[in-house]
Amino acid sequence: MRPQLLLVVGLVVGLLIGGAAGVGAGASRATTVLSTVEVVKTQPITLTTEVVRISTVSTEVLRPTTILSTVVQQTTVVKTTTIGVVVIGGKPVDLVARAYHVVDGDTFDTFPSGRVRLADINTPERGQPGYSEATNALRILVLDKTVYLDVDNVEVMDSYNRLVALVYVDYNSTHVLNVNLWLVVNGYAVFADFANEFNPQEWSLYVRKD
Ligand SMILES: [Ca+2]
Ligand SMILES: [Ca+2]
Repeated sequence: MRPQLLLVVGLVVGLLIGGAAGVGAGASRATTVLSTVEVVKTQPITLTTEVVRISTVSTEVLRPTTILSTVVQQTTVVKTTTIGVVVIGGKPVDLVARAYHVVDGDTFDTFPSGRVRLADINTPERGQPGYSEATNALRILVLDKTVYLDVDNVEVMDSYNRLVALVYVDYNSTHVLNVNLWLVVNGYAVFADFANEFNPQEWSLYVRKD
């Protein structure tokens, strides 16, 4: 065979081999991609989803138990406040509250009834003689204690939005103490008889509680 013909045959054979190799490489890449997709598909996605479902179900099972216990507690509180009617001097008292802050000798704050002004008495203002003594006396009588409030049926509140009230605290198992009168009798306050529900001349220091 002539050298020129040999060269042509060699080039053709070379191109054929190279083409076959290229096809082979392409086929190889396609196989790799396919196998990667298969790996993704065989990852335990289904298993992961099942775990999430299980935890969701267990949470839902717990919730109704919590709600039930809350309802039971609320029912108990309502019963306690309904039964607790306090009768002082033969009539149901207007409000029962708890004193948490004393402002001065004749004013203090309660929960849940708000600020209370003792009816028909006056104690010294800040800066006047006897102010500290009256404030301390009221603090000893009512602070952090249950107070029974006979609210003035006529005005209810004064111009400062304070409940005007005759105030009682527990004295013993059968009687309460009239705080307004006690402050006057012991020299911490003076009477100031306004036109309202109360007549201080009719007050008693100790009143029966039922
Ligand atoms: Ca009243
Ligand atoms: Ca009065």
